[in-house]
Amino acid sequence: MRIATFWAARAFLLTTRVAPAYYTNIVIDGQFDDWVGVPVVTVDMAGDGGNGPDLASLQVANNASNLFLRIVYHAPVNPNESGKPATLIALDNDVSLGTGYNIFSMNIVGSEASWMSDEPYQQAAGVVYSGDITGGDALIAPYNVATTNQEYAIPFSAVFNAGGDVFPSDTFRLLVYTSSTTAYETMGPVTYTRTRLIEPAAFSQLLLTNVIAFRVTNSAPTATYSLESAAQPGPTNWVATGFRAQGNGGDLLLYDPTGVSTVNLYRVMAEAP
Ligand SMILES: [Ca+2]
Ligand SMILES: [Ca+2]
Ligand SMILES: [Ca+2]
Repeated sequence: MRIATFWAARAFLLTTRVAPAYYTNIVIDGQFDDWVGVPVVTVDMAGDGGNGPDLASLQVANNASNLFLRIVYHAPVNPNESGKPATLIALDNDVSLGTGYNIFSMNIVGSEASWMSDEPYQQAAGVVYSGDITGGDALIAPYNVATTNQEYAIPFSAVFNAGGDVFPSDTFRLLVYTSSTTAYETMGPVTYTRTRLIEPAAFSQLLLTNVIAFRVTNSAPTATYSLESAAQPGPTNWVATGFRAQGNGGDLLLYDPTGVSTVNLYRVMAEAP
């Protein structure tokens, strides 16, 4: 029994990629230069799209407010054309098969929400459509034209009309699939953890640190050099900075490892062996 459980778990892990988080600001304009450097998190073979879109690759990124997807197709297709097979995104928002809709009964995602083209809706166990979503429409470009590339922005602020956040946690699972009735075309799933920008550290003054070096030319290999510091003027209480180095016969650089002071005086001491 334990062995069977192990293999089942392993098979599942093999099909679920963990996508690296990537913070960037994507502009949904149908131009893809802003995707340079964003990791491709999953790929899918050519020729298995049936009568619908033939999925090729997926990139995922986010910023503070949106999840960004780039879906690439093997052949030009209009995935937004009314009455034709569409591209859908499934969101397993708790990374649990035990909740949500089991897409294609594949046992790879339990989807709490899907987007068909730009329209999101709620899903539940055994229920392909279980309610509407507010504020979750996807922005897609190019839209409703034949293309091999689409970029999506999906707002993290989306809420279920029945109550609750569509993205209740930073980690979720995505599956791209199509509504082709013949292909069961999928790409993924991938588990993605939303990354949050750490603001640049605030500073109130320019502090020079040990990037400043004191140079002794023609240092003696037989001497040990050290750096001392003291408050000016007329210092009588020189304090060792802690920096000591053997001479090298040429230029010797000395640093203040505590951070160079812009108001103190420094002196270099040379000790005989
Ligand atoms: Ca763009
Ligand atoms: Ca494919
Ligand atoms: Ca779920």
